[in-house]
Amino acid sequence: MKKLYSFIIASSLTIASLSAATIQVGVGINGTGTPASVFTPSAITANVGDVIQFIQGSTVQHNVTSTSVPATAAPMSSGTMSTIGQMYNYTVTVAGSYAFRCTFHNGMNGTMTVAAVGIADPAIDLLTQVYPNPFKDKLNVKYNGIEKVEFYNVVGEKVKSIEMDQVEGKLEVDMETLPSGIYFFRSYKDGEIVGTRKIVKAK
Ligand SMILES: [Cu+2]
Repeated sequence: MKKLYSFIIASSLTIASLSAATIQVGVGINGTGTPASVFTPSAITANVGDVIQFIQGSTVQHNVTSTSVPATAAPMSSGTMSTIGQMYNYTVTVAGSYAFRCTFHNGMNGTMTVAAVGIADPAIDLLTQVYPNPFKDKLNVKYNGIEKVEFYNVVGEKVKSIEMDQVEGKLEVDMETLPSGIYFFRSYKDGEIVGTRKIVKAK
């Protein structure tokens, strides 16, 4: 697992655009890094414009094959994945509900829910500033009109959620207890995601 994570981090740092999120999904590996016939996470939530990066986590053959997608969306079809670190990228262009599976393993299923609203409008994303990036133990979030911010790790688990008690201000978020690596930041207004960013906790 250590090997897979260092690979994930190294490859993610080369992604230039931070406007859309890259959502990483482990294939054939569970949340504790053990090979298993699962997708981690198995229930993905995303926005139009995000890239779903499926990353093979074991040497057992798996694939990503959609069983249902919204009418105008492209099917998911990764082909066989069997090398640790092998990737299949799926760019989300249509909102709605998706279902996918690995055709090698009965019960190795996943779903994806894609919101139409999102991160595409750069003016809306100006509602927050997140700095420094990379950060060490503390992260500053300057916000205006945001009601909640959330932080997710690379396997899509929420690691922190903060509700704002005023309309505009600045938070100092304590990230000291989290392991170094890639995180995703999301900001909410009127219950909808209005900003997402990839942030990096330095060693
Ligand atoms: Cu499989």
